[in-house]
Amino acid sequence: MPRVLSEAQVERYREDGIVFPIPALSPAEVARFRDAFYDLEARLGGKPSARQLSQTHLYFRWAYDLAAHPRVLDAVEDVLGPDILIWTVSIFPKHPHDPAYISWHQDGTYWGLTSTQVATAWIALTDSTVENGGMRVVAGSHKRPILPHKETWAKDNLLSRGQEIQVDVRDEDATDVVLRAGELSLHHVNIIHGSNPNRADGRRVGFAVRFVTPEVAQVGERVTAVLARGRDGYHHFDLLQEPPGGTVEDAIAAQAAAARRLHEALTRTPPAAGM
Ligand SMILES: O=C(O)CCC(=O)C(=O)O
Repeated sequence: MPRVLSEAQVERYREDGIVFPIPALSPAEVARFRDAFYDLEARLGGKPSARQLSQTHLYFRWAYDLAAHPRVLDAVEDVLGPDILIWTVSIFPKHPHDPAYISWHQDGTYWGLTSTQVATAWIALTDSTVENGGMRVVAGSHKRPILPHKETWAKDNLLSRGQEIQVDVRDEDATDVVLRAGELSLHHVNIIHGSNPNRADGRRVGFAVRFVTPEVAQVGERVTAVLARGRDGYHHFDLLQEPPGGTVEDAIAAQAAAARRLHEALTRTPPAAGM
């Protein structure tokens, strides 16, 4: 018996590779998480890079509380089962009339994980619409093999190397993942997805949590993860705990040092899309 999704929604995730909208946060929770993000963004100069916003859940209490929110975990449990690890967190902000976009891609191409028991909870901290550059997917494309991708390094592409699939996606094949603030979508690691620039007067902010099951491993190296629910009988990851208490300045410095180390490692090995 699913916890949050209906049986039909669980089936939709299996068939389409995406399910939405799933209500997750109250208006007060949205305000808490959004304000905390806007505060961090301002402290980082207004337009932080993806690198400056990576793995926030390991350093900032609010980001941990959001990534491991019981309602989010309930939804993830419905598609991945009771044992759930948080592998990574990325934040995708788009300012009003921001040219930033995300090219069509499949996360599974770059993430170097050994299984497809991997789902992203994309949590809307603002409304996410067609006009403000909400996520778009090709429903059912997670069943196709991984397609060839090219690294375009395009300036406004929010992906680290501008990774893009080498297949034309027809507009009529795309589904717009329209969400209200506080709702989330769950998408499969191999679904083709992307998003357009923000043509609206308001912001669009998505907080993306990448969840894996314990049997998943990272190819070639040992990385960290947070056991969010259940048990880990495989020990493929070095498990991390909740972020330490401390000042925001301490957290920013710790995140920056870790992101630098990660960047150095990624320049030696292929990067994770969206990081
Ligand atoms: O935020 C977006 O528009 C797309 C995010 C994305 O590519 C992802 O969550 O994997």
